[in-house]
Amino acid sequence: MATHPKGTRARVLLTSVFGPYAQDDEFGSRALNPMELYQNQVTRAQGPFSLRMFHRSWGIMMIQANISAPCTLLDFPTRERFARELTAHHYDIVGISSIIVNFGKVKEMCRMVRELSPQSTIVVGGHVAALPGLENMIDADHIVRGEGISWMRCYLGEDEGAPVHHPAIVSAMGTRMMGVRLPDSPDSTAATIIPSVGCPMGCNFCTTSAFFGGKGKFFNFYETGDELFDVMSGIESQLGSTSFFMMDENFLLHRPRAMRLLERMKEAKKSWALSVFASANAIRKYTMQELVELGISWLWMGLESPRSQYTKLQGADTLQLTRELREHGIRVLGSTIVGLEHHTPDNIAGEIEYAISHGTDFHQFMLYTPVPGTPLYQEIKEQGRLLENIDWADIHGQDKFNFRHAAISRDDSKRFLDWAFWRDFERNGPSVYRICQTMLQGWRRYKDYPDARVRERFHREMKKLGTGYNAALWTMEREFARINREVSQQIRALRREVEKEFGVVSRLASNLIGPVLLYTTRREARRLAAGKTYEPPTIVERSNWAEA
Ligand code: B12
Ligand code: SF4
Repeated sequence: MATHPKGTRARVLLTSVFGPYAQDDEFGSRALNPMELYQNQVTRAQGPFSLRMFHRSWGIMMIQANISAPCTLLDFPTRERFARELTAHHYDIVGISSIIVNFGKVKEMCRMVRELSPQSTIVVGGHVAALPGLENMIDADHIVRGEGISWMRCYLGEDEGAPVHHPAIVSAMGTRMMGVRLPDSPDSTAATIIPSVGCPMGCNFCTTSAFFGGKGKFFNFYETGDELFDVMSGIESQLGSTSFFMMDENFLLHRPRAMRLLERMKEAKKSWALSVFASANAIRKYTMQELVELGISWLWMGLESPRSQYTKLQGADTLQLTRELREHGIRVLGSTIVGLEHHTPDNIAGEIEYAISHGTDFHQFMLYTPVPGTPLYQEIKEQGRLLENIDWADIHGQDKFNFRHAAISRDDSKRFLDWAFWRDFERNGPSVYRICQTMLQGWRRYKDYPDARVRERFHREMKKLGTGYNAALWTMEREFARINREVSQQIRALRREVEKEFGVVSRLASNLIGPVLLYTTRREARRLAAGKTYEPPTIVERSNWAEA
């Protein structure tokens, strides 16, 4: 590839696509598809109990931290703010990061760059690049498929193989629950660590795996547990975080790396908490003790379907595994696919009930969706089953099928999906209640554990359970009685257990803070019913910067 003529003197703008996001518009924003993880695809039926938060655009943050050219990062701009940035400064390169649903915005942003900053070279990266024929659909100079740090370094004439510097990233911002805005401080929010991109398991529907090479392939930024430990220690001293969100598609799959990390954590007496994504077959490579000592406190696991043939599930009894993980204080987010090939109107409710019977702390449901770049997309396309004329903005697994299913119609796909979310909420209660259950189980099992690092972690969590969370239980018990009386009684029983464990402090918390939370929860429910939505703030960060 030819490098940019100015090399590292080129002025670079890296940007995410423009908002507002939680509304229907001609550029592909959708009210159904806000810039939020839990509200979007996990707790969306839980009303004011839904966990609401925003995550920064980590891909471009990683690129910015690894180039020495003067660079501006614009996260969540409005269209007007993007235009202003293009005209207020001279940019040689404008890099736009996007996923497929936001194709319409990328197209518009390329048009705006040509009009407002005609000297700029336009580079488009991220998952949108998996769209077949994108070159002919937008006016860009480079479309980058796969890993972007090495591409950008190469384009600027830098050493593409140099070690990857990890920026200090606070994993979430604007967190909100039960109508209360929680602080963004790093000591209460995890730091994001990105050890790798891609996943070698190569499940046929998986876009992240496909985008970084598919089956057997992935891209490690940090190969060893030692490297990872150093990165995490550095970020701990920068941000003060003791909790880390490991943004790696299958963190536990790389056992030697994880076990070396554990050794280093033990040597340095680190009482860290780790939130990870992992497949059932990878989790099974560890004993519960190893997971707990490694600090695994939150785990995102694909359950998909009891009849699916995915390698990652082979031989795993996911019901038992989930129960066991929760008994050891590990919160589980289960993920289930709705509308697999074998689903029919007759068996789908049973499969959803089965998924829900796992009683995970959180449950994500997604429609089976062929997305460009994946083996599944190719297969469905060759079978002539892809539906034509569906806007890219609506192909994301939270609306309706984008293909002809043998037994389920498009409209029914949405009905089953919505029902799955609702049924999980109705049968298992709010996720906040479920995490309190898991925390208490973990505390009881590990409060006297010989390893002080582990005890310290559970003690940290317990401070929250004995106070704020207990007040939340008090509120949920009252609010949930209208939805499911039996679950409301279970919430009450849990609150009593917490109060037995933590005594007067927790009783005071529920009596004093509980009524306040009841008020904020009801107020939030009214706001949501009136159409209230949330948008992330625009963030501008400049590096190696001097005004031109
Ligand atoms: C965090 C995240 C989010 C955040 C978004 C935060 C944000 N600021 O955009 C939230 C939770 C809001 C979110 C929402 C959604 N997401 Co999302 N999300 C992710 C997740 C988990 C991590 C992304 C990440 O940071 N990865 C780590 C970084 C380092 O990797 P990366 O972003 O791919 O970047 C690398 C390259 O792609 C490239 N690159 C990226 N940008 C650029 C730009 C340039 C110029 C260049 C050269 C290179 C480049 O370089 C980077 C380093 O190698 C991914 C899954 C995953 N593991 O990646 C899904 C993922 C990106 N999301 C996805 C989807 C479908 C969605 C939703 C539509 C889900 C839904 N239906 O509810 C919504 C859309 C919301 C919206 N309105 O836009 C899909 C995208 C599929 C596709 N093919 O487009 C993914 C891949 C998940 C999946 N496997 O299906 N998401
Ligand atoms: S295990 Fe998960 S991340 Fe890996 S390919 Fe399968 S679905 Fe994708």
